[in-house]
Amino acid sequence: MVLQSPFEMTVDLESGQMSVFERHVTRYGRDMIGYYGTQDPDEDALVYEYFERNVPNDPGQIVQNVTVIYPGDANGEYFMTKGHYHANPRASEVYLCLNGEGFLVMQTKTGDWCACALSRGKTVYVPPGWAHRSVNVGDRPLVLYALYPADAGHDYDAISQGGFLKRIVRGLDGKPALVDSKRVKEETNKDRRGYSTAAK
Ligand code: PAN
Ligand code: ZN
Repeated sequence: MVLQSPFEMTVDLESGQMSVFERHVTRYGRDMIGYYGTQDPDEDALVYEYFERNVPNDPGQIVQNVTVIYPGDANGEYFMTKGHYHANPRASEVYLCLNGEGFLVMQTKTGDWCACALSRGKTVYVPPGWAHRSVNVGDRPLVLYALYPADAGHDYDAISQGGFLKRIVRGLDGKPALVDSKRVKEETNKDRRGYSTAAK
């Protein structure tokens, strides 16, 4: 076990910019093949990025993370993160929304699900065992600060294979609608005039 020295940094409360980070991951449309219900995003669209402060990968250490999800959609399904379960079934997470409008969609392996609305100042607690994906339904970047245990681990396979039970699409009235993944094709093909594709 490493004795970590205390450290500090600043997080810009508008943009989420961290003054120090060791890890920066970008996800373009080309990195999201198969995650959307009906159509992959434009391959060159920047869908989201995240920044992290590294700490030793030991129980008790906490990772600080800022995720920025850009506005846009793929055939009406809003830009979102891949989503994952924590590989460590005891690992939870706390999200704080700094900016934008969206949802944190969560589910368990036994079929429970939950979608919490995100707006500035809102926090969401993701308990152990809940997969989580953040979705931007607004026209500005959705900026999220999160804290999770350094030994959480990320299981993307269960999501890339089984998908999420619920998806958030732009409804015919232009507002976000939560739809069953099994019905997403019907829902998005109802009337394509209702959809636009931003951030291309
Ligand atoms: C977050 C996510 C981040 C990106 O920090 O890692 O928002 O989402 P994906 O990992 O699903 O691509 C988190 O939940 N960490 O555990
Ligand atoms: Zn997580």
